[in-house]
Amino acid sequence: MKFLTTALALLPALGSAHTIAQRVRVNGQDNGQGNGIRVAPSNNPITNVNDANIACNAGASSSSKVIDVKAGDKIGVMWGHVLGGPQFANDADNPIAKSHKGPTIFYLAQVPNAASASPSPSSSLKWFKVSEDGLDSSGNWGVDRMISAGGWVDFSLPACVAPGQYLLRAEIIALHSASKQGGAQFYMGCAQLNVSGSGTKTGSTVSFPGAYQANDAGILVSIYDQQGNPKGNGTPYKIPGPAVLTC
Ligand SMILES: *[C@@H]1O[C@H](CO)[C@@H](O)[C@H](O)[C@H]1NC(C)=O
Ligand SMILES: [Cu+2]
Repeated sequence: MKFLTTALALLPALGSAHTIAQRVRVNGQDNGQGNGIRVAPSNNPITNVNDANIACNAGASSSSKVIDVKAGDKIGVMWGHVLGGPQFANDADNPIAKSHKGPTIFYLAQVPNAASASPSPSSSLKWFKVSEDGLDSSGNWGVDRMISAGGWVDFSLPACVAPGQYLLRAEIIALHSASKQGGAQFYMGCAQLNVSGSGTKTGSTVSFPGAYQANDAGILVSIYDQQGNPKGNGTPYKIPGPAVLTC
C-alpha cells in the first residue's frame, strides 16, 4: 500500500518531465530566448508519427528573426524543461528527465521565407537530415550528451548545403516507454536559418508526417538491457529517418 501511494505520487512528476526547444546559437553565440526559433507553448510530446504537427510542433510561436549562418558553422539548439529552462531552482528534470533516453536529430527544409514558411502537411516541405546522435558503444545516448551540455545540442552544418533560407527541425525522441506502439515521445522545434556559402546540396528528402512509421526499428523498441538499464538492448540502435547528408 505504501509502495502504491508512493508510485501514484510520482506519476504526475514523471508525466510532465518533458522538454521544449527554445534557443539557437551559432558558433557558440546565443541568439536569445525564442529568437529565430518557433517555440512550442507546451512541453508535451507528440506520440503519433502521423500527427499533422510533427514537423514543427503544435501551436508554436512565431519569430520575425531569420538567423544568418554559413554552411560549415556550428549550430546549436537549446532544450529546457519549461519555457526559460528549469521550472524551479535545482529542477532535476531540466533540460529533460534523465529517464528520457533517445537520439537527438536535425533536419533542414529549404523554404522561400523562413520567417513565414508553413510546416503544415499541405505545404509539402521536403526535409533532409543533417545530423543525428543516437546510442554510443558505452550505452550513452544523444539525450545524455544534451543533458551534460546543459540542454544544448550542437552540430556542424554540412559545408555542401546550398545557400538559401531553411527551417531547421531540431528533434529529440524519448524512448523510455517505446517498447509499446505509440510509446515513443517526439519533441521538436523549428529554427529559421538563412544559409550562405557555395554549397549545392539539399539532400534526399522526406516529409513530416511521412518520414516515420510507428513500427520503425528506432521507434518501437526496448532500450533496456537484461539488467533493466537503459543502455540499449544489445543490438545497435537504429535512428529513424533517412541517412544524414554526406558532402
Ligand atoms: C541571407 O544571407 C545573404 C548572404 O549573406 C544576404 O545577402 C541576404 O540578404 C540574407 N537574406 C535574409 C532574408 O536574411
Ligand atoms: Cu516526458
